[in-house]
Amino acid sequence: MTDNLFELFRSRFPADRSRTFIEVPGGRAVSYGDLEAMSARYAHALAAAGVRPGDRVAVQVDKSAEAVVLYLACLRAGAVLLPLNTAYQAGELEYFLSDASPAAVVCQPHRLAELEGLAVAAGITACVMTLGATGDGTLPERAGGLAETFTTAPRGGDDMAAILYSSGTTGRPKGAMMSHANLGSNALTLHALWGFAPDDVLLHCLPIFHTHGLFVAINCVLLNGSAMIFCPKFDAEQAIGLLKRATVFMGVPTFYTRFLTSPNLTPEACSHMRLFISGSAPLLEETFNAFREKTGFTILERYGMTEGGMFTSNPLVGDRRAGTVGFPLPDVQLRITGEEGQVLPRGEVGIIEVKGPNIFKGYWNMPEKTKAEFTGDGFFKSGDVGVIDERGYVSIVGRAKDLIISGGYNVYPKEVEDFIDRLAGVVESAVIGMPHPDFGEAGLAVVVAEKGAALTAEGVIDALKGRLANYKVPKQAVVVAELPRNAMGKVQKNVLRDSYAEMWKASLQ
Ligand code: MCA
Ligand code: AMP
Repeated sequence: MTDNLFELFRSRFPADRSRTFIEVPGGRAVSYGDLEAMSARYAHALAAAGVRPGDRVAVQVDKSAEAVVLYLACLRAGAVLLPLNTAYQAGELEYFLSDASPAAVVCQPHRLAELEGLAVAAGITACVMTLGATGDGTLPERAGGLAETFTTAPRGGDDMAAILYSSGTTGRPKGAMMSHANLGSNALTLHALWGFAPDDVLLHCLPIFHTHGLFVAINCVLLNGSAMIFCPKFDAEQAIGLLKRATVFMGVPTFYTRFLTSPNLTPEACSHMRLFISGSAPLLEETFNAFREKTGFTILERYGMTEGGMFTSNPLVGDRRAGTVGFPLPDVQLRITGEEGQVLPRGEVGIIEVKGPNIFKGYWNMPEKTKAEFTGDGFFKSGDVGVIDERGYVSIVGRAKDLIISGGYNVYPKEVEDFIDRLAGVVESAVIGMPHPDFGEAGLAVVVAEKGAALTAEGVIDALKGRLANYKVPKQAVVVAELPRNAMGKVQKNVLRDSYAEMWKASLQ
């Protein structure tokens, strides 16, 4: 008996293995039989490359069916998947490689030499290979002639299945360790709660290096043994066209605001659908209402975090309330606490804390940080500020952490400020999140220049491009004489947000 997540999925695969798992529009289809065979071959290839159970496999690749196969191959080999955003630049990658010291790195063909160099710079001896179809040493080529069966590595429920990094509000990025049981329990809960049925077809347009697209979406499909239409990226018009063949859609709020700008979003376009789900960032009430008016569908909003997958969901059957993220999942305990850590009654605003089988095992190599993020009785402190109403619905009303969520991606101002502060001619900077019509929120950099420095706002932005992942680059910068501070000397970001609210609005119109 093993708790390897792959075996849980396999137990739910359709008896008829010729049924489709992945359909790439205009491309190939992968059946469940193909998935079993290909993941076995990839698992053999990983093992031949020196990957042993417990070893990390860093993966920075474009979205493809092969990338999903690689995820399952890692599970089968007992390896720990370390998915990386394709937007990450050299400086960001080097840290992840040196911290996680993976035994293998799988990357995009055009970045092979760069990743090989970064592995050397990080002091690790990983096997670096690509997922491209041709060229010596690609993973598919290595896997080509290998056996189509593989004995899945036995894993306990607490063994790690994945590490996902987030930058955090201070210090070094933290790698959240997700176990096989963490991922399996959350997937089982969501699959049941959202009423997946054998003929469901998921339209998948999310990136697959974060929890939403990778675990929430794909794991539900795998447990369902059904098909997903797998788009390389989100394109509103393409997605609207494909809704006619799908039943379930998962997106970040930006997907929905982009849908709403299209004249093709009509009730007929959605007539085959049964469920639209939103998460990763706050869904504005106006988006929720406009979508209902235009399509007749009420978006189901849910809430979660990398450190545990999903925590709450609006109901499948019953009242889905705008501005709320619904109820705690059946196996998740959620409470609101005050400044002294005391549990607050319903209606009072405080920090959201959660506990359940889905909550992560801690931060990789950071026992002190891990300890600080949990309470004495085992609740994880989310850093989100919320309230529970009299009917039990949870709402998120703010964040205790200095974090911007832009188009569903997290941007930690501290990380961007550190980059800006190192630029020649900069004294200091503050990066603030401002409302943005497309991304929900986006960064504005307020920069103090040294006297006489030839620093321009455009120069600051240009200097960040190519050094930081593109979504972290502020959409605009302003150069100022000084930053507003309170009596304690702390930069008053709320004052900055008020100061620039009008300018930002005007510049976006
Ligand atoms: C792209 N850009 C962005 C973003 N995406 N800037 C800020 N925020 C972003 N999210 C930059 C591009 O680099 C480009 O810059 C410019 O904005 C316009 O790019 P565009 O072509 O419009 O972007 P896109 O390729 O269409 O991407 C937008 C997107 C994408 C489709 C909304 O960001 C996306 O797929 N977001 C989903 C993120 C997600 O999956 N989050 C889940 C995290 P330039 O012109 O300068 O090059 S998991 C999570 O949060 C928890 C667990 C949860 O609850 O789910
Ligand atoms: P990540 O660290 O990328 O997993 O992002 C998790 C964060 O996204 C949470 O801590 C929340 O701040 C935010 N988040 C996720 N879902 C929602 C939602 N439905 N509404 C508001 N914020 C959300």
